[in-house]
Amino acid sequence: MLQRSILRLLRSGISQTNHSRSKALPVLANAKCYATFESDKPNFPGSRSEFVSKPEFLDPDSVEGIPVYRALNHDGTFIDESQDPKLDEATVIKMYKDMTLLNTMDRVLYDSQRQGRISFYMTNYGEEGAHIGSAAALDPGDLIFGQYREAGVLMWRGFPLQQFMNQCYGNDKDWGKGRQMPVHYGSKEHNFVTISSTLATQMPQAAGSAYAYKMKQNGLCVVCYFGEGAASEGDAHAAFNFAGVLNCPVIFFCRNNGYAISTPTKDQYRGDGIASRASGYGMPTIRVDGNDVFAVYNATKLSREICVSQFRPVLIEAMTYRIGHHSTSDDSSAYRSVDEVSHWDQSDNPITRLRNYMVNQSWWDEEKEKQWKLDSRKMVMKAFAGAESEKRGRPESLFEDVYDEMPPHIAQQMEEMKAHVKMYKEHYPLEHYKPMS
Ligand SMILES: Cc1ncc(C[n+]2csc(CCOP(=O)(O)OP(=O)(O)O)c2C)c(N)n1
Ligand SMILES: [Mg+2]
Repeated sequence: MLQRSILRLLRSGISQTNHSRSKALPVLANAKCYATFESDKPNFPGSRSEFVSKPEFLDPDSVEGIPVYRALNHDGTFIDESQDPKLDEATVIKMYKDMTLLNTMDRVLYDSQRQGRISFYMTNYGEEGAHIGSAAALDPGDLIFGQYREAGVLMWRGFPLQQFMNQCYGNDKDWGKGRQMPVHYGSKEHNFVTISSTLATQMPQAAGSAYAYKMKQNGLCVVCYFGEGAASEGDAHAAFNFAGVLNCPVIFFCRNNGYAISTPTKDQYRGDGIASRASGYGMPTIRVDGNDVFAVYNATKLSREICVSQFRPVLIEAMTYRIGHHSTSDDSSAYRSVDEVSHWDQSDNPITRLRNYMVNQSWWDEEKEKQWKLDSRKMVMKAFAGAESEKRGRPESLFEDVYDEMPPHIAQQMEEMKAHVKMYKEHYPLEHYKPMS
């Protein structure tokens, strides 16, 4: 029966195809891409190249590397004044405060994990310029898909410090109800899709969402962050190709931080980074100094314009360096030297570069720095104490929200769990949880 319907479907598909082909052919013959049937020009569908009479290899090793766009010198002056985005004082100070607050939050949460207070954490050290520079250039309505190391983007959008802490503690006040690992943030209010750290799964989703935005013509774009390691996943290819072919307004923002856990870039790819792949997918691309917050800002702003006005995907490759360990499950001294890390930390730090710019503008000084260090630490410690004092959710909430209405088999499992926990309550730390009903 099923076979017969499949056959019927196939037949109708075939006859439809034949029908449309016979109708479409004369039109296609006149179309531009089929117009020149000169024997000395290649007419292969899907290519726009010329014939050559000698075998020529395109050797990527003999091509210059894609240049890195940089706007700000280390001393905080512009290399070319025309690249000054001329952001006002309040905006630049917010950029600086968010970048440094992120650092302080990272320190406190990293230490919390070391002390056994939370199960896991990932720091963002070294990548603050890439987060804040890109986030500041977007429309708050643009939809963001992150990988996991983009807390600065959420911070720029106003995700509360208390929520970062609640999520990492998985307490009752966490918007995700404690059902995700730490750092798997998400917020509908901030147009930030919940993190799923299975690498690259967010990438085809971002392309699909961008396609929906194109259909909707809402003037917004989608931004998809990913690491250079994640770019080796098959999903990255699917996302780039769909976005290219379907002209989806998505910015693929690669944070090339030199490592994918212990895998350095030299073992990750053979070509010229990630940007070099863009032309194969028909995407415009730019490689940018990810430690230069203004270069990232300018590059993202321009990319957004291309995306939204031309309905095209753009690939940004932000060159940066992961100063922290990959996560609290990693010890990076096993695969890289302390000297290498301190070189990047001290000589190419995005925060120092921005601070130099602010000091040059007379917007910042030692006194303000001292005060901000005190204030920001206080804010972080207050949120930390708040999250720690909060209980975890009711154990049975584990079973809720999967279905709109709880089906009987889930309800039965929930009752079994409740009966079990009640019977063996001395084995469970129930004092840390909201009471079960
Ligand atoms: C599909 C899949 N494979 C492997 C992993 C394990 N894993 C987690 S993070 C990571 C490295 C990713 O590196 P990169 O994309 O460069 O991001 P970074 O951590 O440097 O920010 C790996 C291999 C995973 N989460 N998902
Ligand atoms: Mg990486």
